[in-house]
Amino acid sequence: MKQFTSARDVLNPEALVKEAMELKKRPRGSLRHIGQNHTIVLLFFNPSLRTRLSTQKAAIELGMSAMVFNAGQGWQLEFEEGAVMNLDKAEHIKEAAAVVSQYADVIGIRTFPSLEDRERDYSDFVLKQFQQYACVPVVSLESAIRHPLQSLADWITIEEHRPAHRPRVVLSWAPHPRALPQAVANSFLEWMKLADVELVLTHPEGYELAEEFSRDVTYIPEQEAAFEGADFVYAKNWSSYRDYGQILSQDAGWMITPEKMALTNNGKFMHCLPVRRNVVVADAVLDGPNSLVIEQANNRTYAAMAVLKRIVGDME
Ligand code: AN0
Ligand code: CP
Repeated sequence: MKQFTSARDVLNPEALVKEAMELKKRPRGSLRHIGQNHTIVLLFFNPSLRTRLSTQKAAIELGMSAMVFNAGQGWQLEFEEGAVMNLDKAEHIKEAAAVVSQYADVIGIRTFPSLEDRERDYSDFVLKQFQQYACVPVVSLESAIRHPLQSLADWITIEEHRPAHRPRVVLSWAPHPRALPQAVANSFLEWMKLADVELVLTHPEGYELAEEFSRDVTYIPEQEAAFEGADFVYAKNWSSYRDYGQILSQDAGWMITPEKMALTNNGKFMHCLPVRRNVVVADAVLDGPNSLVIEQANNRTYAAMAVLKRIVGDME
């Protein structure tokens, strides 16, 4: 694997899921030879708990060194070609990506969308610019429009709880007080379309996802109808793609409650975290026996291990 930024970078996604599940069974410390003498730099332009720690943990388990750089607001990068850099941007992406490549065998990048300029966000500008100017493989730690490591971990979690029948997997929009990216929802659809599941999408009007991701997915406008017979309910908030970056509704009626989960086929509850309790999902669901959220977070490590193992393996 030469890069990991979307499902398209993976030849056989199902095999990658299986490989991650195998890695999970291996005794601690038994894989440290794999990434020996390799270094990954994790660049965070936005905050992270799970992605930061699970990717670092994955690197440690593979014997790699991980260096974490919180780029945040302090490191103002210029991205425009031909820019006259006499304002606040101190460094151009051309040097920045090339310089980081001198210290890293792999670069991981987290970058959220602006939620203001749809065209620019959906060109995945920051990630693509890093790919263009870096000289080493790039791994997305959530970009403007995708979160592939999350989706891989979600798929692993679904496999671990797969019922005997073909499962019904429902992605449901849920309310949130802040405008959030569409990345987790986009990626979840992108990856689940490749899995052997019945995929259903439900959201209020105006929250349609980009056609590239929602194409061929069964859409049911009424949340309760969508939940009927669900084996997995994946909740996520996202801001509007149509009215780009806007919060059109904070309709508490879309919160995931025990009453709604009762409509499912003893369905498991999933969320990528962080989650707002009693806004996105009621305590009783999150604290209940069918909640998989901590298992999902745990599987982030094995998802990252499977990806880094392939990338390092393909360097030899
Ligand atoms: C982010 C998002 O929705 O993309 C990160 C999720 C992994 N969510 C929040 O910041 C709450
Ligand atoms: N789920 C997830 O990616 O969480 P973080 O934003 O904490 O990394």
